[in-house]
Formats: sequence, C-alpha cells, structure tokens
Amino acid sequence: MTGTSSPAATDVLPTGLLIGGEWVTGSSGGTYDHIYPADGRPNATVELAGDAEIDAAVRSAWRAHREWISHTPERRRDLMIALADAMRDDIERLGRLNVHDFAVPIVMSPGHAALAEGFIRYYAGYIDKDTGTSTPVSNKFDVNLIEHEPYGVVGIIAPWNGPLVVIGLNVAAALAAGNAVVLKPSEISPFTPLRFGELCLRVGMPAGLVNVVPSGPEGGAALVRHPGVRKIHFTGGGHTARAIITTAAANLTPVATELGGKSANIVFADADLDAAARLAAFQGPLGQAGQSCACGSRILVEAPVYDEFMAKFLAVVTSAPVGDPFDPANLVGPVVSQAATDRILQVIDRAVADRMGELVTGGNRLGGDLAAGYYLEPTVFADVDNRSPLAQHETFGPVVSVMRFTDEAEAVAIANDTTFGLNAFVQTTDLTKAHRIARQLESGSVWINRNSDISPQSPYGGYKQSGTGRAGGLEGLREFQQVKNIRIGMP
Ligand code: TXE
Repeated sequence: MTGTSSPAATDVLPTGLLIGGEWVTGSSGGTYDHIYPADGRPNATVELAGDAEIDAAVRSAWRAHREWISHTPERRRDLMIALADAMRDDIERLGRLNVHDFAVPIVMSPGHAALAEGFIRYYAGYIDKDTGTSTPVSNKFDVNLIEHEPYGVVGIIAPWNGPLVVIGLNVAAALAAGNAVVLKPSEISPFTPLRFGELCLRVGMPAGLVNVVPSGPEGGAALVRHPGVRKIHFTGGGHTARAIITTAAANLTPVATELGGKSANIVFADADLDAAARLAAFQGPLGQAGQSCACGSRILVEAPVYDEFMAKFLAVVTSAPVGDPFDPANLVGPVVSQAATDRILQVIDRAVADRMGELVTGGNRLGGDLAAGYYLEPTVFADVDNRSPLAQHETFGPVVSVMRFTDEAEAVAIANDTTFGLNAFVQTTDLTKAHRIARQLESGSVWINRNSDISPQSPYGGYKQSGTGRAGGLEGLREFQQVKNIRIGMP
C-alpha cells in the first residue's frame, strides 16, 4: 500500500458553470469546497447552480435545440464524430480529471473516457440512418407515417461515481436523437462533465446545446420541476429517484431511471475457479472500491467448491494494492467521502454485531500514510444470510457477501430474492446451463464468464427497483425520442 500524494497542481480543475457556451461564476446556488477523497483536503471551490442558472440553462438549450435540428443529419453526425475525436485526443486529461473528481484509480480512469467516446461515436452513426416507417391503413391510398422526434430539451442528472459513463450512456443518445441537454452532475464530480462541455464547444457544437450545471439536490430539483424540460433521465439511488418522480409529477414530466443494484455473481462448481475468483474480486469489492451500481456484491458459490473458491477469491482480494489513485501501481482507491466512510463502517459493524455473516477479511479504515484519505480495507463476509440487511441493501462500498447454494433452483431463488434487478453474473463452463439460468434471472443484464463490459451496441438498464431506462443500442436512442404518427388522407 502506497501513501497518498496530492494530485499534480498542473491539472487545471474547471469550477464554473457552463451555460449557453459561457462560463458562469457568482452563481445563486453558492459554492462547494470540493474534497479530494485521497487526502481529505479541498482541491477546488466549485460553483453550484441555483434556480436562476438552471432557468438560464434551459432557455439556452431551447435556442440551441432549434439550431441543432436546423443542421443536416450529416452535419450533426460529423460534429458528434469530431466530439468523439476530441475526447480521444483528451483522454489523458479526462482520465486525470476523473481522479480529481472521485479518486477512481488512474489505471481505470481513462476507461471511463474511452467508454464515453465509444458511445458518442456509436450514436453519431445513427443520426443520418435513423428511419421512420410508413404502414398501410384502412384507406389504402392514405400515406401513414410513423416518425421519431426529439423531446427538445432534456435534463440529465448524473451520480458522482460515473459522470463520464453517464455522458456516454445518456448524453450521446440524447444529442443524436436531436435534443439539447442540461447536464446536472453531482457537485462531488464536476470536473469531467465541465471539461466535456468545453470540448463540445471546441468542436463547433452550438453554444447551449450542452449546458453543464453542477449542483446538489437543490439544483437537481430545480431542473426536474422546470416546465421547459421535456424529459428527465436520472442515474442515482432509489431514494432520490422517488423524490425526482414526485417532483416531476407536477408537470407530468417523463422520468427514465438507472438506479442501484445488489447483483448476484453465481459461481458453479464447473467454473474456471481462478478466473471466477479474479472476476468476483474486481467486479466486487475492488472495482471502484465497490462504488459501482454494477458491483457483484452477492457472490453465490456452489457448495462443493465453496472452500476452494473462497481461498482463491480472498487471495486476490487481499493482494490488490490499495492507495493513492494517481499511483498506477494501485488498483483500489478511497471511497468518496467521510460520510460514505462512516456509513460503510456502520454497515460492517452492524453486520458483525447482528451476525449476518462471518467477517473473513477487512472491515477497517486504513491508517498510516493513508489515514488522511477515506480508505477502507476490501471487506468480505462469508456464509451471509441473504435475507439480512447486508445482503438486501446496497452498500456502495468495498463490501461483499459470499453465500453457498446446492443446486440451480436455489441459486436462482437467492439471486432473484432482492428488490434490485440491474445485473447478474454467471460463471460456468456449461453454456447450456448458463443460458438456462440467464433466462430465469430477474435482471436487465446477465454476463456469463465476463465482467460488466457495457457496450454501446447493447441496451443497459434494470429490472424491478434498479430502474426503467435503457442506455445503448436502438433502445437507448428511443429513450430520448417521442413517436409521432402522420397520416395524409388521399381522396
Ligand atoms: O446518488 P444520489 P449518488 C447509483 C448507485 C447509488 C447512487 C450513488 O447505485 O445508489 O447512484 O450515486 C442529484 N432532485 N448509481 O450518491 O444521491 C444529486 O445531486 C434532483 C446507479 O450520486 O441519488 C446527484 O447529481 N436531483 C447507476 C444525483 O441526483 C437530485 C450507476 C444522484 O444522487 C435530488 C451509478 C433531488 N431531490 C450509480 N437529490 C446505474 N444504474 O447505472 C439528489 N439529486
């Protein structure tokens, strides 16, 4: 474990609001002293959007939307390709800003920017190819058209743990669908979204097509209740989703949601246990320190190989270097805040006190030269009761639960016994069994012998309380379009 080193002062951290192509300071929402999680020290003072700035952003967006759809499809396509090229060329800087945002390790950080670039490049390809349809109707000479039209201005609310991922999954599709965007990142991770907004301007997109207005719940609520916003896409926790849907009800604004998860990772006895152990470790407590909606936080292991798997799994978990996210030797960084640290330690302490499982590694905040940061040991509980709060509630930290099962039916029953339904993972060499299991799992994505590799070609989203939205593929484009029927009567 290496000590923290404060990030290079050479990185300029954008801190204003980007509205109508202009940088705005002195916002009515005040400012926020952004804390760098690796050392607990402020690294920037960030503007927060208030009602006035949200209103200005929505107005700018409407002006830009009209300009955006006045361009030919080829021009819009070419501008989005230019944006993808600009992100590719900026990937090192975006990767570092992502570390400044929420201390994701630098070895993984550019991957978020690459994912966003890939989605932008993919959705650029739809713009001059998206087709409507025409269908016959009772009067066979009538012309009956079915078209997909943009909403106009959409509000996209992003969580702190993946602003670049949300830019890829949602902003790209929204723009390709013909909309202008008001992007409301969390105040906790404003830097990469602001840089993204800057790149949109640099490639020649209309000023105000992408407005970036970091803020906390207040700015988010102002965006949701704004009458000029025709659709909201929200990525975050279920508790917040309930508040947003309630606020949106006033204007009956449609809301698409991408929410939390408590995903099962099912390891069968016939799996490659070395590969399954590595996948479970990095999809579980190690990746982003477990701060990922796609975290495989419930690991179900077929009884005959439970002990063998556990030994391999714990060897990977306990050997992963934890420390300064700017040090490329480290694979695990800190959790995002003091509040997250306190919350996660409370989850661990309660799980131990109430015997929800056996704590087999971790459970402590790291000290020494990591004491100033919010570092937690990757933590594993064994033989967890799936009905316990530890197994039922999203921890959103480096804490996972391991359980055993005896047959397929029990594995499926445990996996589905949750209010969430975002992802599921299946490790087995028997692909007939894998397919049989996948069909029974109540989740929007099932990955077989693979980690959560979100691709622009595939719709990503949840079942049950993991949300309603889909990002990726044609479904992701249609998320930001309305359907219109035009029927031309012919005498
Ligand atoms: O969420 P929060 P966080 C989920 C993850 C976890 C949560 C963590 O599972 O549950 O996100 O992110 C704004 N009106 N996903 O803590 O608190 C807030 O400012 C309007 C799932 O950020 O819900 C922030 O910008 N806005 C995902 C955003 O909502 C409000 C992948 C999210 O905040 C608001 C990543 C309000 N009343 C994380 N209150 C997936 N499924 O892909 C807060 N906000």
